Amino acid sequence: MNIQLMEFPRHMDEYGSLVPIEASDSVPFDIKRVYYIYGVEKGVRRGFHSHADLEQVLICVSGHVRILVKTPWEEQEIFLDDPQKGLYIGPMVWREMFDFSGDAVLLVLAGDHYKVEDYIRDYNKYEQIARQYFTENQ
Ligand code: T46
Repeated sequence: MNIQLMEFPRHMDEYGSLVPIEASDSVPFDIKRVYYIYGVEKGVRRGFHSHADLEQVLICVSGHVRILVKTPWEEQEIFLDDPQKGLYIGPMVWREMFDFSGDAVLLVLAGDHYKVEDYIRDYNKYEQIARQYFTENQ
């Protein structure tokens, strides 16, 4: 489905925990951009798009959030509540983020700069392109 749950190593001692993330090593791409989403009100749902090429890893570094990932054939709901866990999302996967806890901070590592033309926000258009993409990339 072009998604993968990953677990990062943690350095924990009496002073707390530290999770290092190395580009190309901890995640399967060079990180070109980092952004984070926080302060999301109860009941708000974000996302509702796919990316044509972009690869990303989503890490909930505080609180919890649910991610719906979907292709024309299957869908999964993933609960992120652990700063050691990351959700890799490759190209052509529809995503929606919801059920953010009040203290949620969703950190995203992205393999490319912000490119508005990489977004596919119309679900019907997405389904059409995704069917072709997954048939060609099986
Ligand atoms: C994704 C999910 C997980 C920028 O100016 N630069 C950026 O790098 C990003 C990511 C967004 N923006 C602007 C564009 C919009 O005016 O920030 C505003 C909110 O972005 P958007 O509505 O796309 O946010 P989400 O939460 O729906 O989606 C974001 C990412 O855009 C998307 O790539 O996969 O988080």
